[in-house]
Amino acid sequence: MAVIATVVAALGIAAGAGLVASAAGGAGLRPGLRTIAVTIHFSRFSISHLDVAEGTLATFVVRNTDPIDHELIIGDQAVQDAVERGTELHHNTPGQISVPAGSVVTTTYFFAQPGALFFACHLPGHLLYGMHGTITVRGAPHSFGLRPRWCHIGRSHPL
Ligand SMILES: [Cu+2]
Repeated sequence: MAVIATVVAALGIAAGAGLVASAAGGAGLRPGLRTIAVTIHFSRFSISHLDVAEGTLATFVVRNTDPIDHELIIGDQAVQDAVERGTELHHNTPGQISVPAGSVVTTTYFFAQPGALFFACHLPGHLLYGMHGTITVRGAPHSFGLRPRWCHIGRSHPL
């Protein structure tokens, strides 16, 4: 929590100033706090692509309406490959969460640098079924002195 407060102070942004994400293009994207709602229904993410600005501290609120478990794994290709090959069935680290059937789980992820990332569910067969998407992290016009690699607040509750 102290880390979050430090980032908020460094960015000079009020804690309540989060925005609900749009899957639309990247025009007007700014660094700062952002809330991104993702629904999983019939083993599909409600978004297939996300544009964020470098320096965005994003809180993902992931709602799983299905009667089966899912997960949200954010990261580059190496992260996705490692999780796909791995055998770990439960995730609760920054940008890597399990989302049990009929629950809402949140995670906060800091997009520290421009680039291409992915999000996916790696439970058996889910990736091939189509549970994946892309994230474009766009360069911000100016940089910040403080760039934590990530921040994480995870919690889970029933729908
Ligand atoms: Cu899944």
